[in-house]
Amino acid sequence: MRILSGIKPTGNLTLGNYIGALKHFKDFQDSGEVYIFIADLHALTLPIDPEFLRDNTRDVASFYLASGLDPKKTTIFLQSSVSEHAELNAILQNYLYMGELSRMTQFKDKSAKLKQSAIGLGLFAYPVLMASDIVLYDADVVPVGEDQIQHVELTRDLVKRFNARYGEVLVEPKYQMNKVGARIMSLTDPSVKMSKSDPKGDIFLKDDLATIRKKIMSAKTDSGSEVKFDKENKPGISNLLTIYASIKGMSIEEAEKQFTAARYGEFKKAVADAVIEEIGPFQERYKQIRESGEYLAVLREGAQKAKQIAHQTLKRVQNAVGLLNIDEL
Ligand code: ATP
Ligand code: LTN
Repeated sequence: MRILSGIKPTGNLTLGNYIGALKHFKDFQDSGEVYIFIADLHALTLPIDPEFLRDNTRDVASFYLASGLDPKKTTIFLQSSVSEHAELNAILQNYLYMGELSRMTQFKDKSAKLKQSAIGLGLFAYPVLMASDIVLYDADVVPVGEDQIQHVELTRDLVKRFNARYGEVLVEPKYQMNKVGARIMSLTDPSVKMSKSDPKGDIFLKDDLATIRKKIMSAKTDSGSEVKFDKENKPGISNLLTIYASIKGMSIEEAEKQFTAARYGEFKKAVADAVIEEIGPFQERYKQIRESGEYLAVLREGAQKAKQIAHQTLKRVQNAVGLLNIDEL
């Protein structure tokens, strides 16, 4: 089984990225061949300062290693250093259509914040590159947070369409989402997703521990005093329960049981303790890796390994669609 996922280096990683994606990547290491990359080309789909992008890219690489990904088991690489992603993108863009691309929630959300005349083609075509990332490694499973499901579904549509036309060339991927924590909400406005590019009520993985505690203690809660999971009427408490349960690796029901007699204040303190207990040591590992620069050798070796697979898939696709391979004639 092949497992593949990636994170965009668009800003400081949040607790949402950690709980929804990063934390779980390592769990796949013993069940198959894992490919985890940094989606730096995707980071260009909205304006970003070059120095900020470089810095974030180093950060994401360090966070990957700090999360427990083992380069001996997992291929860790940078999307832009495997040119096959862009080459496959140039072919696959012909198999996704304007209508379906314009229906993508992420596109609608992100483009709504821009003037019509400033919406880049890359933002619109984002799912084509993402589909290329996935099929390039014949990935069977793609672990992502809830917001990315639509893109994986579109990849499946593309694969079906492509294979119907050319035979069984591409592998159809499935998304995998966590039961708890696939959508962490903002702490100040639990009606919106915690997102690194729109940092309202975010907890950043680089926040110092005192700041993390302060943010959780002042998180928006709801009327009433019961700690109960009820997304509709208690979105704030439900979000904190989700954070607690996913960090502790338990179900929502189990988490709820722990706090049946607790007041909001006590409950928030327990959530803060749990997050700090997990993120504290993670931050220490991150700092050491970021300072030593050891992620660079990992990315170099990862790119080489990734390229071997990517190259074969690209050839297969080029051949299927009828591009002439002059080296083999
Ligand atoms: P941006 O704000 O730049 O769009 P983002 O914070 O949404 O970024 P991505 O790089 O798009 O993060 O996502 C990386 C991974 O984290 C994806 O698998 C995504 O589904 C997951 N993820 C992002 N935000 C959350 C969240 N609030 N809760 C759970 N998972 C999330
Ligand atoms: N769009 C993803 C990042 C991403 C990705 C991928 C995830 C780019 N290519 C391929 C899984 C598989 C996001 O998290 N925003």
